[in-house]
Amino acid sequence: MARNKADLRGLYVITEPGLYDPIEGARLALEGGAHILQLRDKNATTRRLIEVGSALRTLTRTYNALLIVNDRVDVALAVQADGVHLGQDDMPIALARRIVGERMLIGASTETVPEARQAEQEGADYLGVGPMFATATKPDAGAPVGPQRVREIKAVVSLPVFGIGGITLENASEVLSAGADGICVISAVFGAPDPLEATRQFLRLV
Ligand code: TZP
Ligand code: MG
Repeated sequence: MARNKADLRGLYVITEPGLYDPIEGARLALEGGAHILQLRDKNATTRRLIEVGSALRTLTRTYNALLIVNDRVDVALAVQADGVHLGQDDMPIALARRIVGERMLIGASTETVPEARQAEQEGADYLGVGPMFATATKPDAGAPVGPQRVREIKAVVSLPVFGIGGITLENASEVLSAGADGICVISAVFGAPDPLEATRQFLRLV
């Protein structure tokens, strides 16, 4: 736990069990140089999340990467993750902060400038902003907000910002040019024929 906030940049890869086995996929992404790994599995039991999270904890330590758990403050604490990532319908950030303390990182999903400001006020450590582009990975995601939203948010908050949603090797530079500190990807890595090689190619961009 308690990694430096300066680590909040670069390539942030999120597991998707429908596309690739989370543990083997994580190993490939970390071998390829991913800086941050998020455990995300909307369908797993709590027991399974803890099993996978514990394996990812070992892997991320080996590769010196951050481990973030999506949605679940309890699982993040149980597997000694570096952080937890919360959306607009998850536990409020200020409440999560009271539970996890100052040492754990809290990330927040935001689409708009007001959401970004609020997440910062509540104590988030970084923001995921998107969807940048159309994505099939999260069917309930809103309409794309585009890289311009990163620029607008960076102008008013002082947190690291990661663009997310529909990011590919072809469009990642638009997100980075808009001021993103990093990019989050799922299908561009875990839907690629060779996730290790795809990760290596993203690493050249970030
Ligand atoms: N949150 C906003 S878009 C998204 C999430 C989890 C899905 C990103 O997946 P992909 O495959 O990189 O578009
Ligand atoms: Mg969530």
